[in-house]
Amino acid sequence: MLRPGRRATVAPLPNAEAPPRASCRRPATLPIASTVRRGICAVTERTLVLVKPDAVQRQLAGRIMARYEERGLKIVGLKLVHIDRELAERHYAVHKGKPFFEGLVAFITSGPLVALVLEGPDAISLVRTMNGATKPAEAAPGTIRGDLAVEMGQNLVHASDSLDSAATELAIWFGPGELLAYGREIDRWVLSPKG
Ligand code: IDP
Ligand code: MG
Repeated sequence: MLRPGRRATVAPLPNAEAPPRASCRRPATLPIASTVRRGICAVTERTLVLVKPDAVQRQLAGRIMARYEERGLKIVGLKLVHIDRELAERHYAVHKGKPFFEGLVAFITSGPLVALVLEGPDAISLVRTMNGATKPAEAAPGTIRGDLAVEMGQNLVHASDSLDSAATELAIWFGPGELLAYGREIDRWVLSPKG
């Protein structure tokens, strides 16, 4: 029996230029979509990804970004930057005081990295799952770290871990004018129709 579901509550997109779209239908109209039958609706989110200096040096940046694109996520912000200590400390402020902090700052400032903002349904948790566990030895095969990394200090990618950190990190890395809201022809095949 179908249980009553609820419509998506769409969180505001940080720096969004256009209102987000609901990304699921009411359950009764989609009898075969089990996630919707359970009343779960995906929410469109934006998340910050860093393709770290080790990925750029290893010439993996394009392949890593292609994974996100192929999954269906939309790139709404993108730049190549070589950051200074001040920005590194702001980005990794939650880790200040930890034993690995100095090494982390030295690493992230050691060369250019690619910063990008990805948008899509449940993008924050979806990208974290694609990246894999922080420690590559524990990262599942098929994840970026599980396929391409062996060291925790050189684990190729960063991604926001919550709505709060995504909002903070987007504001650190991108100005409002650097994030673009646009439609894609493929979206009608990637995203559920509006409910
Ligand atoms: P995350 O990148 O999976 O979110 P965090 O715990 O936020 O992981 O740590 C940030 C980054 O700091 C990690 O990606 C990793 O490169 C590095 N790091 C975390 N813990 C350690 C550690 O114990 N030793 C060395 N590097 C670490
Ligand atoms: Mg983290």
